[in-house]
Amino acid sequence: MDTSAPDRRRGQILLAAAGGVLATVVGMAVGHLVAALVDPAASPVLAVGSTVIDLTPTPVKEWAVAQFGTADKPILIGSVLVVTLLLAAVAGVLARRRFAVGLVLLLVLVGVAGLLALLRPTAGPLDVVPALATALAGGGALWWFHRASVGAPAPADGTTGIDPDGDPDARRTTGPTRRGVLIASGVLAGTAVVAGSVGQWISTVRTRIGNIVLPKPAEAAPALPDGLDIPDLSPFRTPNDEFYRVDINLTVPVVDHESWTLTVDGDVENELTITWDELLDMDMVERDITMTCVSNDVGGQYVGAARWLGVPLKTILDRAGVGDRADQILSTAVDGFTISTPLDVATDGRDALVVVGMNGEPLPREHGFPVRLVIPGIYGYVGSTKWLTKLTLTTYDDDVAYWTERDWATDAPVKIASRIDVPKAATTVDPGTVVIAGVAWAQTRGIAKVEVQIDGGAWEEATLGPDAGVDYWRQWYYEWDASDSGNHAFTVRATDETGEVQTDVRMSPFPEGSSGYHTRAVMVS
Ligand SMILES: Nc1nc2c(c(=O)[nH]1)N[C@H]1C(S)=C(S)[C@@H](COP(=O)(O)O)O[C@H]1N2
Ligand SMILES: [Mo]
Repeated sequence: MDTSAPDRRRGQILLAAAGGVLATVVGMAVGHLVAALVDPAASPVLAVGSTVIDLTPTPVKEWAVAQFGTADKPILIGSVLVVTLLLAAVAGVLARRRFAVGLVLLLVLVGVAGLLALLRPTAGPLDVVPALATALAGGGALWWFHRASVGAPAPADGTTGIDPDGDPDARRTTGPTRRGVLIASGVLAGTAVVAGSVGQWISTVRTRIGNIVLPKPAEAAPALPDGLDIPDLSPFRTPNDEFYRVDINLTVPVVDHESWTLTVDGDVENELTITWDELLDMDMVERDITMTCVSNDVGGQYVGAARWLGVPLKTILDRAGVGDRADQILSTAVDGFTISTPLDVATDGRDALVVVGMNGEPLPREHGFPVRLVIPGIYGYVGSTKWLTKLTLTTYDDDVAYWTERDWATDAPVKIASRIDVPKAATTVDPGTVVIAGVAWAQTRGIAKVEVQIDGGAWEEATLGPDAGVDYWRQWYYEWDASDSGNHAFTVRATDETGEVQTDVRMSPFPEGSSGYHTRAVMVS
């Protein structure tokens, strides 16, 4: 085969770049496997991603959520991977001429990831192990690939080089063979796939929640009425695996309930530490509560309704005896996240709960296993601490929490909101009766009325679905006589039981929750 020298050079550079990428992937896969054995959250790739999330300025985060919705995290991991692999390719190319230089770049890459894994709030000393494993495996793989593709240094007898035109490869003699490169690549790729998937499998198995029997509630909620059954309308109760998830973590924190404790400290008469068994021995109540994220835009999906099982927050605070200085409950979670909640919401009679069960099951890990807070009427970031470990009674003057430090509102009651689910956006519907349907919520006040406006006409009252209390959303529907073909738009608004009408003033989620009416357009034809 006759290839020109420049062509061959280009080929070799590409090969070297591929070697760098392969070595890095092997390193990360081995690191992931070792992390699965030591501490799944210490996986170097994930540590880099979490740090990027933490350092991303709020406007960029908002933009990412707006652009990609719940896919913001996978997209973030993806971008981190792409940048890492580009640098890895550069390391491979550098290693081709000066192995040590490429190796140093590769180790810096891995070193940064390892360091970030160690700087996580939940990191322990053992978390250095996955980082070391990544470095060893990545460095070793780079070396092997290099040996296979460039060859070993020339022996002293100075036999002919393989590249006569001054390429560094000319100094090598035990020249590379296609077969050697293929074997090295194959073995390395195989190692990466096996280590990566076994690691993933081990993490999944290790983090499964075993058999936990939750206590029967001392105060059970009445049976939830059957909701409206309209295709594409949100179900009256959101199943756990469809419940929105919002938190600062790339990997779900894994907490062992047997060793979990809840500390109550700060301005209290008796500092408390409650274990899992002690918590389960306390009287539990069951409540239907709708939760909303402050980042939910008009018409957004960051809202869900579930049946929660837990101990009233007030019971626990009363045991500790709250002092008279405190005006804030600062809660701390395993992920280092903090939430500040007005003390009032624990005492004003609403169902602020320390929760262990969601829709009849232990909390899923994604939603805060083993214990979280759920407080109706305020957005998640000021009241629904997941993976809860500590409640500190303090003041707003003394302490600031994670999102308030990042300029989100200190006080954030949920705004009245309504959403159209059906028909789906930008669809074409047949002329005749068209069912418009959705959900509306105004936690702690309850929904009294939902109205629909077609093409800017009069507000028409929609029919409400069953009522499960003021803290729970209402489904609604309206039968629209769509006789005129063409484009039509409809808008929804809700009124709460105090008579307050949802505002049409359009506001973005930052800093205290979105407002404005949800509108949808369809084509009748
Ligand atoms: N520990 C912890 N708790 C947290 C968060 C978090 O990042 N870490 N995010 C909060 C936010 S912003 C919301 S909206 C709710 C979401 O709860 P969910 O994921 O169960 O829907 O959790 C809250 N609790
Ligand atoms: Mo949120």
